Amino acid sequence: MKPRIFSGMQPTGELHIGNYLGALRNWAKIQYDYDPIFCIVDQHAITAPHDPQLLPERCEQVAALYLAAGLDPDHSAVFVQSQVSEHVELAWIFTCTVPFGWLSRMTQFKAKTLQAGGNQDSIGTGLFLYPVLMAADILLYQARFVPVGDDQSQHMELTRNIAQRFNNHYGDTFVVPEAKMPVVGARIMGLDDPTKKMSKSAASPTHSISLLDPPGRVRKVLGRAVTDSQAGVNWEAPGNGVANLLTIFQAFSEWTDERMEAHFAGMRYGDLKKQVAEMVSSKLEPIQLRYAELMDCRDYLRGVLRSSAERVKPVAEETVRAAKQRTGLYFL
Ligand code: AQP
Repeated sequence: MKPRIFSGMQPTGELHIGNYLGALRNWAKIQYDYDPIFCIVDQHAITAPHDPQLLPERCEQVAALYLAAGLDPDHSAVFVQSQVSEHVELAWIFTCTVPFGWLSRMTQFKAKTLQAGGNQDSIGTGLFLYPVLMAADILLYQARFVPVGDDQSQHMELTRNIAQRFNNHYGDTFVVPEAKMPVVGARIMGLDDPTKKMSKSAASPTHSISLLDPPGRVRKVLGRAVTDSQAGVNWEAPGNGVANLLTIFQAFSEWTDERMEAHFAGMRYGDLKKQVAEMVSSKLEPIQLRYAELMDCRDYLRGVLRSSAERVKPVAEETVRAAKQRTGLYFL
């Protein structure tokens, strides 16, 4: 049997090129080497303010993007988290297992708290517990590998710690998973501020490029991308902004370092930005065409989500049954 992989994304907005290069493209590339399960984690999306009218539509948009980016629904399970209730059931068991201090040290919680104004009275407890639910998502399916971007390193370490802690307390129950990250593109930075990772929820219109952006907008946003005051590309020591543009180009093109250097060393920033824009748009075009087709076939899309949820449910049930028995919860 092939080892299982699990990963997911939040339907919190339009997926951007960071989500694609850090995770989604990798999923499509490696899916046939594994037993793959991919989730749209809507229960994570409600940890932040959201529009309840819009959330189901966003789930279907993300599902369409997963398939448009190359996930094969005949091989990969693609489903919505809230359709499989065992995610939250296991998350509660883990909530009672994980020390408070572990969660207090999560940097993403601190960053998102600051983003929300730093006032703890305006932040849902779900945001604090989010990494526990993420651990449950992964461990529920006994996944061996988790293909994610670099920003998830700390959450992955916590997931491993939770699995080991549970196994030590109650006996071997969970596979301890490993993160799987791409060599290039594991952390794409914001185009308006290359010291911060590109994020769906950032407010600035020049921060990110969505997978659905038309070429004109891609050109405009990249044209305004923050660089530095050097005359052209300093290949040996590029500033953060230029390094990010080079990474985006290299990740999309899959050129070698040697070819990148020969082509870009010394290039003026205006030309660099134009070439990155052309490369990005040429790779997004087929995804956008397929996305539009899929969004016109809602019954098909919903069929994929429904049948995938049915496919993964027995695995989730078996894991939760084992976890409940081990923790001493009552069952007949
Ligand atoms: N900037 C990035 N570079 C590379 N990979 C990234 N990922 C996210 N940002 C980058 C990867 O995308 C997957 C989906 O993550 P998510 O939807 O669960 O949420 P996130 O990591 O919190 O992503 P965002 O875009 O920043 O969303 P918001 O603003 O809603 O929090 C993960 O595999 C992640 O590593």
